[in-house]
Amino acid sequence: MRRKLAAGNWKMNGTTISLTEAENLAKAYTSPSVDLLICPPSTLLSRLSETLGNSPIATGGQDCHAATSGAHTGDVSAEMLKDSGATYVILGHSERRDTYDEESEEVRAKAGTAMENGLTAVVCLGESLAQREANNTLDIIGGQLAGSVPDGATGENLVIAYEPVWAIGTGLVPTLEQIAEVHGFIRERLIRRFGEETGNAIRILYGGSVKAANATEIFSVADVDGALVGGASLKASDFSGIIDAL
Ligand code: G2H
Repeated sequence: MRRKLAAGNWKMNGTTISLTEAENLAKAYTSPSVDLLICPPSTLLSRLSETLGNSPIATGGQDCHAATSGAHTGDVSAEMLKDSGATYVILGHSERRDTYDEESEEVRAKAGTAMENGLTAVVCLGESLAQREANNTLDIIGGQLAGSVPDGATGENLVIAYEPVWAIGTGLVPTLEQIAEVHGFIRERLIRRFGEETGNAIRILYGGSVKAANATEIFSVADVDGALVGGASLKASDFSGIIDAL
């Protein structure tokens, strides 16, 4: 039985004031059957981890380097995230694949390093609107999945997030049939590669314009094990509404 996971991706939003929102979320959190994760900008990670230290809410990074250390100005290593209290890291988000030309091979290397450092990698996959309209969605997702996920993945060290690029921050959401098709496809590929037990243990989140108003129907879809939430994770009251739907 997979535990549900609600993950907040603050992206490049959040300053000290946001710690209050996280505290409010911790106070409002009354759903021990749902795992909760907040991934703030790296400047806040240590303080957020301390703020949430007595709550069951986990913290995570939004990226890490594939190398363990070295001359990589501006980058953050998996070990540094761990040292800042993180237990998860988002990798291969479409905003990074797009802005920094991150290919699946690089995402796979980062995920491998994250796992070696004891972090759970939240590996993001998603097709563009042009790819969907050209009927290439499953090919793209299958290629990203095979390319981005390292060997040795388990239900503990890997979470997949399906985020159609055209649904991110746009208010557009795929139909429930479209979500079901892709999540079912990812599940089938995970089982084929890692076997029945591990393939069924890995959680698959949906991400892209999730909010309290659409969360219940999205979470009703088979193989949707939770959500990766951007905009609606910035305010405790909005995020709580999504968690309550799980
Ligand atoms: C998708 C999501 C969080 P939003 O990127 O990863 O953002 O919920 O704002 O669409």
